[in-house]
Amino acid sequence: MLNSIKGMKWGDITNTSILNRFEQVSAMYNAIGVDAAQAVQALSQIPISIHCWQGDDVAGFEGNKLSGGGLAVTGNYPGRARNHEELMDDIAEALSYIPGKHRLNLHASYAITDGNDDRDKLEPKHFSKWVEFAKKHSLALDFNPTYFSHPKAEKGTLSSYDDATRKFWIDHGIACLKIAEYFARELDTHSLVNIWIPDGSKDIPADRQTPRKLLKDSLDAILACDYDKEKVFVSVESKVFGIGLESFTVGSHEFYMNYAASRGIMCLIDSGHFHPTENVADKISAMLAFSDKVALHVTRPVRWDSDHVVLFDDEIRAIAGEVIKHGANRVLLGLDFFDASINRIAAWVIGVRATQKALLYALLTPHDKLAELQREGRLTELLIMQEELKTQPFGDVWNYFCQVNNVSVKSDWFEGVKKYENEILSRRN
Ligand code: RNT
Ligand code: ZN
Repeated sequence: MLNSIKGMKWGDITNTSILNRFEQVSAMYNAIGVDAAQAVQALSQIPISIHCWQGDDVAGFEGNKLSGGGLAVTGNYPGRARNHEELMDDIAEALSYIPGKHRLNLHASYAITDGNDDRDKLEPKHFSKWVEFAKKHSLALDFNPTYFSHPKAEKGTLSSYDDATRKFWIDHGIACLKIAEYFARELDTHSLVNIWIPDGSKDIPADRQTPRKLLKDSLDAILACDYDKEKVFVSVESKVFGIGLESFTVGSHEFYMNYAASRGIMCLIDSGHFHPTENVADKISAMLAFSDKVALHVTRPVRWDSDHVVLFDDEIRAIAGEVIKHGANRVLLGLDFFDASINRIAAWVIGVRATQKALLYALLTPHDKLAELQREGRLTELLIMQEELKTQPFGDVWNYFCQVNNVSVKSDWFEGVKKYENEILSRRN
């Protein structure tokens, strides 16, 4: 057991020991008004939208190298998925180590075409294999138009000064709404379409207004198409800046916040898209004071929007706390990281499991009691409780959650990933 992680053995991790420990710690949680069994049950019901693009460094299937928009994937770990068969195999492999039922987040650049249909001509048929895959693995599908890594994206997309370019990208947006409608219909659940564009400039623009007006009109043109608003949710994702876009981002937070509010669509908050000292978790309740739903891209920015693999850290715990307090039906949780310096399948497993740990941690927090302390102004006690909760035996509940969901409790899953790497990934070049 665990030869692949050198010298690391986890001791007494048997079904019985996990169950015994869970029973003991449930009593401890019970004492502070938390039902651990209910938390485990609730966690199994929270879907995370798992991004397909971790598997191939955001390359997609069009043969374009990732370019534009300041997206950067660092690392050159062997075994990148090169086509839809490989990517599907890799996602299925990752899912086998991830507890619970989830969603898969696709980008339009993952269309399965014969190379003749450009992005403005995409249709549901180009995604029928993905729908088949989703059905096979009980996944729902979310979607993203791809406004980068394309020759027509070099000089702006929805805010381009060039009418033909703008039209191309508007048509792409409309095509994507239709595809999401097809996902929703086939899988009998909603589909979130998230719009992110890389438009902006490296140096100080002379006119910030015209590009924003053009973006506004383009978005209006996309939303004017006939699509099923009950099932297709649309979100817009802002960003403070990008590499090569340091001075001006057309789709800034203020722009999209006002746009979304005025058009009855959603904002998507990417945790890497704000100034590093901003508290992204704090934004959720602010958005939800005015809007029924908000969407998230959870990532781990290290000094900038670096899109490191999500870990169980303070930031994700704060975000998960808000998800639990507002409900996963109001905070749509998706991931957005890409790391090519480590095994890509392991990256997915680490990131999704870390997010689930954060959700469980939040589910095991007596939020109402803490809120009562706040309301009564007993702030010293609030601080004491918040600090005490950190050393509650959370890990035993997590182990139990993994066990009842039939996935590896600790790092044993890496045995399987290592085998897959040796047998499959190592053959790719
Ligand atoms: C880029 C945005 C965007 C992308 C994905 C691939 O900064 O975060 O969401 O990462 O669409
Ligand atoms: Zn994002």
